[in-house]
Amino acid sequence: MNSERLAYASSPFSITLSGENSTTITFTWNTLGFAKGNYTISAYAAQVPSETDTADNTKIDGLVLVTIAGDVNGDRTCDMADISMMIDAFMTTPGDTNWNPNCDVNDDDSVDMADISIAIDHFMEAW
Ligand SMILES: [Ca+2]
Ligand SMILES: [Ca+2]
Repeated sequence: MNSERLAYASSPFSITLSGENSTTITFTWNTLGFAKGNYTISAYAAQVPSETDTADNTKIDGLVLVTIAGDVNGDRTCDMADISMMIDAFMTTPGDTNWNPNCDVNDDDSVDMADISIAIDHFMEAW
């Protein structure tokens, strides 16, 4: 199995695999400009020549909540509960035991004061 990390682009992207192969795709989705709410991530594999079983060509997995920057627990409010979670993950990077990607608000692979500062900027905002 291959593993690829992609930056999300607003247009679809393609991956080519050889037969009987699979891959894991990790990507970052910049939600700037998207309305707050729930989004479902899905992938579709186009039918290849001679393929008869297309029942497994669509994968729907992963619910994403677009919310206030700093609302790391997804309860639609930025408050001390979020900052507490960020403190629990403070000074971690991917692979660390306490790493929580939701707490990396600015997506720089580190939970630090820059992330907490963003939460403070949106403190007590709710929707
Ligand atoms: Ca919250
Ligand atoms: Ca960060």
